[in-house]
Amino acid sequence: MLITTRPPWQIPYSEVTPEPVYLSRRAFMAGMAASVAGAGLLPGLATAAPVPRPGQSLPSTFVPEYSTREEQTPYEDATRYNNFYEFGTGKGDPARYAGEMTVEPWSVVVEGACGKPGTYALEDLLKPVEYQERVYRLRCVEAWSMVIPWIGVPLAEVLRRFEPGSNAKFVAFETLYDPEQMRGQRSLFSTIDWPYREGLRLDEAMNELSFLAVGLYGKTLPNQNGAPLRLVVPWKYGFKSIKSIVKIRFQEMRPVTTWESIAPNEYGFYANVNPEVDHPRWSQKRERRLPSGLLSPHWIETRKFNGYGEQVAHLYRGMDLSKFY
Ligand SMILES: Nc1nc2c(c(=O)[nH]1)N[C@H]1C(S)=C(S)[C@@H](COP(=O)(O)O)O[C@H]1N2
Ligand SMILES: [Mo]
Repeated sequence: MLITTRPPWQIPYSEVTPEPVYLSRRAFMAGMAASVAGAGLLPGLATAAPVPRPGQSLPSTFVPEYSTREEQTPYEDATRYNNFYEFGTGKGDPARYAGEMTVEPWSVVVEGACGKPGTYALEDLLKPVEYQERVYRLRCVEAWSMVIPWIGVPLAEVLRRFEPGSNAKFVAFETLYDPEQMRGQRSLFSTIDWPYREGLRLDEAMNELSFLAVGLYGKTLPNQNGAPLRLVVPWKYGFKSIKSIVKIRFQEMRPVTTWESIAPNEYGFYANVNPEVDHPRWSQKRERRLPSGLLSPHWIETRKFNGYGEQVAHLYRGMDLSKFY
């Protein structure tokens, strides 16, 4: 066996978990090996992944092929510097107020052009899958970025089980709408037509990188990061990675999405990270990698497709990427 000494930031989060968690992870893996492989979305079959409960450690398998070795953003920064306008527009508002949202029980409505529409309890939606850990870059359109170890499942695995129809060209997603729990939705100053909406072309959604996260840093998602279920699309600006999903819809027409409908000349539907196309109000050539002090900002070059071109560039062949679509 080859033993290498890696700096701490090169070790996946799942490998630095404390002993009790590690032991339960081993027990989990043993159970996995014994369970039925390839179970479909049918009631009564073996549960591979535990239902994510708030504050719980989640067993997962680290996927090195899809993980960056860059230094991970500290947990404190990733969970206290957030965009989640349902709880306010300040970066600290989500951490302060997202606790007012109840994430259990949770269900997701699946509708539109697919063979298995319905209302799925979160545990049924996740039932036949094993959690993976992937360390992705997250690049916000506001020109800051983080490196986050997510836990979740490939979006394609979940979508496939709903049997998308031949006229399903796009997938639309919606966040919870509940002004009683989400104070930003009660705000008179909000310009957003709630609920928050996002969408992908079906082939983008089925791409190997598209991920449905239920956790980060070895644990369930804190509410401010989009509990209990959020999208992670690492080659696109962060606003595409919609949080706290309650609806998935397969459709023929391109969905109307929140930021595109507010400012189509600033936030396009595709929103692929692209240093060659500036935002009308600022440059996209560089990004502030968090943590990054105001006095000594840590600027790095932004990469096309956020560095994921090898996996996704083929999706956009023939498209003029200098345009906001
Ligand atoms: N429902 C919802 N999802 C959302 C947002 C939001 O305001 N509401 N903000 C987006 C933006 S702009 C970014 S950069 C990421 C931030 O994710 P994080 O707070 O987990 O880092 O969430 C995205 N998902
Ligand atoms: Mo963002």
